[in-house]
Amino acid sequence: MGGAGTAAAAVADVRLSDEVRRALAAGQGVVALESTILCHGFPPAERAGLAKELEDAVRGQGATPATIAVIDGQVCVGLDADQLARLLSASEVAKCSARDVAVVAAKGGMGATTVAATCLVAAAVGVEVFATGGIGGAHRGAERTMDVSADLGALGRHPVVVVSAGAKSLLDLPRTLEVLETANVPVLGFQTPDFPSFYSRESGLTVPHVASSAEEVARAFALQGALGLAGGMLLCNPPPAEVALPRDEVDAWIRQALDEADAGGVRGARVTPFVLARLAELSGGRTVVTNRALALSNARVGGEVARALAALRRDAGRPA
Ligand code: PSU
Ligand code: MN
Repeated sequence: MGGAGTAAAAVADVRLSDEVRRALAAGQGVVALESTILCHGFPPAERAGLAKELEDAVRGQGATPATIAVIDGQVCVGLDADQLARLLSASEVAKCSARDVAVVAAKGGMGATTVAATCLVAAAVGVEVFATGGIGGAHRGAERTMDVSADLGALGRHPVVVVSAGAKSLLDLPRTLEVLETANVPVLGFQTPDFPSFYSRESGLTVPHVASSAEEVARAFALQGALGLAGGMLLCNPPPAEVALPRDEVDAWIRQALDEADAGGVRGARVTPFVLARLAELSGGRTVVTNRALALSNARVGGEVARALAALRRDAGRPA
């Protein structure tokens, strides 16, 4: 945990739960979880159950979950049951990318954090691992629209291992990998060379590195930090085989959803939530089942990496 992190945590408007504060102070593994996936990525009936299951998945690996959100103007790291209920029942929750967090908080609002925003806050308080579903990326047609998610820049800037099932094929995946390369973000497949496409285990693309274990990821992450590489790392964990969906089937639904978004004038930050909701309908709920399973799998892998990293940091701190 760096000095900047300690200073940020002391700012009154960043509130760590007691559990997260204790875990960080004791050098135990902590895994950040984002809230956009909850508030804008899943149907309302699924949200509370998923939030709890994600936290349980992290705990099952001996790590502490830290769900991040803006609650009534406070940037919170680790939510208690009341805060979570407040977040999930609020009539309006802003989708906050990194640039939005402070503004929404200053206004006293409610905000769900994206990957970029969750990396920002996690790094500010010294949380080094973050598990999510999928990251944002370069959108199809980005050469025209310049719609490239701030998630990619955030990965290059904040020292956080982000565990995801890659990015959805509604994005331009080759371009997304190019932007990550330019941002100095190592991309590792967790026990696979395939770059997953969220609902599917493959995308037709491969990643530059295969990580064989959580310990290996922890070693690489600690070393890149020691070498002065400022940013994070993208660890790609494909969806569990039992729930993965065939790529061509998903692509047809995605094309239809994107056409509808375009025809309906849905742009910018609203595109992903719109498409997710349409995919759920077009697939008869199958994408939601897959999304849930992959998010839980990522939370488990995040827990493993956090535990491995905590062990590594403890060993490094011990006199020889
Ligand atoms: N991809 C998903 N589900 C999600 C998101 C992305 O499969 O819920 C969310 C994440 O929070 C991600 C954000 O950080 O969308 C990216 O949004 P944008 O493309 O507007 O930057
Ligand atoms: Mn965008």
